[in-house]
Amino acid sequence: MGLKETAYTPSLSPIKKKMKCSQVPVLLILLNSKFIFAVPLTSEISEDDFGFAKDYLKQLYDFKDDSVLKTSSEDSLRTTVMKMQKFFGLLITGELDSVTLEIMKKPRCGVHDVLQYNHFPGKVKWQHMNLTYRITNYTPDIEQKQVDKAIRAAFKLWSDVTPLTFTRILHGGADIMLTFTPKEHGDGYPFDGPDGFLAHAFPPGSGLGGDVHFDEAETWSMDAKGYNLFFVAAHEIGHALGMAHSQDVGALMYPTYTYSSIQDFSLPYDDVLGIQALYGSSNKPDPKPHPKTPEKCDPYLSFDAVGKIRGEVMFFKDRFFWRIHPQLPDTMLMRIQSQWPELPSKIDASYENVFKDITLFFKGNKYWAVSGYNILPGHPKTIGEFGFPQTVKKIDAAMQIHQIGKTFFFVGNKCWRYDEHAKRMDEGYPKWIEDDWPGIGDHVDAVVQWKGYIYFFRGFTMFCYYYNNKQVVEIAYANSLVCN
Ligand code: TQI
Ligand code: ZN
Ligand code: ZN
Repeated sequence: MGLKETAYTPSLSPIKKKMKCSQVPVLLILLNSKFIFAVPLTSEISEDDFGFAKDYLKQLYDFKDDSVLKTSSEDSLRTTVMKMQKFFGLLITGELDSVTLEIMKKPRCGVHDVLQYNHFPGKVKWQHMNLTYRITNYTPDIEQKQVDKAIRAAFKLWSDVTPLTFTRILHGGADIMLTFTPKEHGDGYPFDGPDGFLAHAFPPGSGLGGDVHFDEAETWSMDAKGYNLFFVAAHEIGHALGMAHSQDVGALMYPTYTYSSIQDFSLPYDDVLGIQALYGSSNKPDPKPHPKTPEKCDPYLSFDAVGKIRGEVMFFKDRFFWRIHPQLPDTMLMRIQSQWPELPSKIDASYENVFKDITLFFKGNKYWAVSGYNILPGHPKTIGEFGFPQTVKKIDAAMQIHQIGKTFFFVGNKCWRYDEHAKRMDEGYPKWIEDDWPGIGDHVDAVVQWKGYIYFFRGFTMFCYYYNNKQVVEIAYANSLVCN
């Protein structure tokens, strides 16, 4: 069934200088190519490659090629290669092996891979590693034992990745004194009542140095209500150790409060790099992975889901999403929970139901509906409400083609079509994706209909599809629409 031509006349609007589908940089992927991951066959690397690798590490990882002192240069090269291998999740060998070299050669937009953290001027830090702390009083909002637990866990984030140790004392002066204080408390930085300033901390030093003050006027909690004591304490302790604010949206030291579930929280990678730049790394085993904030120009970037909300397109990845707003010059990276605190991370699918002005988010067999920033009451609901059989445990991707009043769900290698007006699945579905959508392969990670095209995403590949003649008109990097 053809769509009305007007619906699909490709828009060449100058908005955001976004390219028409056929102008996106084409990634020459041979669909069934075995050559995408071909690596140089020999383990030896040429003089040129060695030079290239050193330049790469100098530019992106601050490698200092002090080749006068040969040994130090080799150690420094090994350490820097290990840092890069850890960033890309490669085997950490310290060797310039062929896989590492292959990754270095992938096109990048020259974005500095690391170092979004900041320290205080003069890189002020503690001159001893075994620090003491004392909780000098308590908040009536939380049971004392819970306060002790939250503060202990907050310190542990930092001691797990450094040689620092934190010992609690119950009396006398500690390096880090933690106090719940009233508005005026004599240090020249009065608090301001509920909300606004929540807490503050002084950089390392004697006297007030390293001390943490919590505004007693806030409602403190161990969960999502009010302000979560663990998160705020962890952030303030970062300051008390010498960390300033980070530009990395995913960092603990990023200056906005965003609650997310604590039980699986681990110190983000940017914060680890920052604190280790001050105190070095820990010799304790570090079992927890430290989440890296995804980079929009990483050619390997893939998406969990792509959705729309009131004219904006949202590209979801882990705890984050990039939003493309027709009037904004650049894409914005945000935390999902900063907009919708109740939503989980790493969602499976999302689509906008323009008939109801709501956007739906799917994870596992649940879905949430939002209107703007508000989660609609009664959610999460189960996907069974759409008529899926019990065998369907999750959705991979979803999009609505409002011109025909249909929503398409992609599950494994099949596709379902839901009639938004009749509120039921159409007869004859599910169908094989390869039959219904020729040319995009047999499964998708994400899909969105936008500006006259349907964009299918699988891994780091994007298929630009023209619905009227059911053809793939372009293949490009998945991040072509966000990396500009
Ligand atoms: N207090 C600010 C903060 O701790 C105090 C502050 C402002 C600050 N500018 C600074 C500290 C520069 C060091 C360097 O960031 S706050 C958060 C946030 C606050 C803010 O009450 O605004 C947290 C306290 F922004 F990260 F969520 C805790 Cl977690
Ligand atoms: Zn204070
Ligand atoms: Zn701060």
